[in-house]
Amino acid sequence: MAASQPNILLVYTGGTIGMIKHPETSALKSFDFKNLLKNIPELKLLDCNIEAISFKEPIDSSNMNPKYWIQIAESIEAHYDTFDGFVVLHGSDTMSYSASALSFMFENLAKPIIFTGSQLPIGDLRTDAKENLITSIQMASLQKGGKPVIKEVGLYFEYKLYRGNRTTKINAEHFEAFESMNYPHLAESGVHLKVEHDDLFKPNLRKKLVVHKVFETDILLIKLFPGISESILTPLFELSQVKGIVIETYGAGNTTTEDWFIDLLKATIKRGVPIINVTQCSGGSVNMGQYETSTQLKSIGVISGKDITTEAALTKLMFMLGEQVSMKTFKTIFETSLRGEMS
Ligand code: ASN
Repeated sequence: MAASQPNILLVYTGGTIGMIKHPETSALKSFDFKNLLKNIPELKLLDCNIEAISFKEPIDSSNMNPKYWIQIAESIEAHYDTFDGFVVLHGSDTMSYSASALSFMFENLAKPIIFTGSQLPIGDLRTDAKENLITSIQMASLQKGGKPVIKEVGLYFEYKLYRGNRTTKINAEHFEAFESMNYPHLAESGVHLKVEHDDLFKPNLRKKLVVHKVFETDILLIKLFPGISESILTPLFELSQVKGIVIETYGAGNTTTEDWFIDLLKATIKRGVPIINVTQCSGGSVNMGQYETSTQLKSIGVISGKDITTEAALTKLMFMLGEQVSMKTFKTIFETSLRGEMS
């Protein structure tokens, strides 16, 4: 490796970026990593040293799960001291979940971990993969005074770098597949790479990196809708193995005020199961108490997800339950921004 250039590690997990079409069915299927690199000779022209590791069997990110998150995290942890930045090639379908999960796993992260992927395979003539990959590597290589500029988990797609745990996949077709509704983008790629330095996460650099690797997956996500049924919801909330619940509510965190619903939430919280309130709206924040339809939620101890995304709320819940945070402090810690995931 040339000493003066940043060292970047690519971690290839799969996704459309490295897929090829099945000759008979035309369905897209994961392909091996060497094929991917062969298609981007431009990588050799970048001012950095690139090394790559790959999942043994690359996956479509719809098959992503916490075991793979740990695998990605361990690959990065094992090379943390010898590389200056990390680029994770990942399918777009669940990229926001993985970027959120990794942000919670890496406490006191002082280097960039940039997630990227594409909507079209790298071998496709009109592919978006090349720009996404090349610029992600450049973002991960940005340095000032010999230190990385970006010290957080980012997601780069279609000319914009976002904070990973603020993103949501919003489009299955457009190259502009991601959005960060409640937080500005961190950098933009035009003629120059324009970094919004004031918006970058500023970790405490005196503290050592800690990598957390336990996730509790016995949780529920319930999206409310008018007419949601008591007889369906009650047994779900009463399941003894459920350790935490995220409810996607209306607007600024509002729900039906029917007695059965409020009593169900109350009894669940009493049992020691935290309930997180996030909004179904793509932008804006939960503000319990703003409307009469959320005042009771506040008084029974429902946790406010504020302006967190559902992806970040779910992974934060899995992470905090995995860390066995006590029920006494759970609400306070959940309502605190740990990695810039909420305002
Ligand atoms: N199904 C693919 C995946 O998430 C979608 C993509 O990468 N664009 O792996």
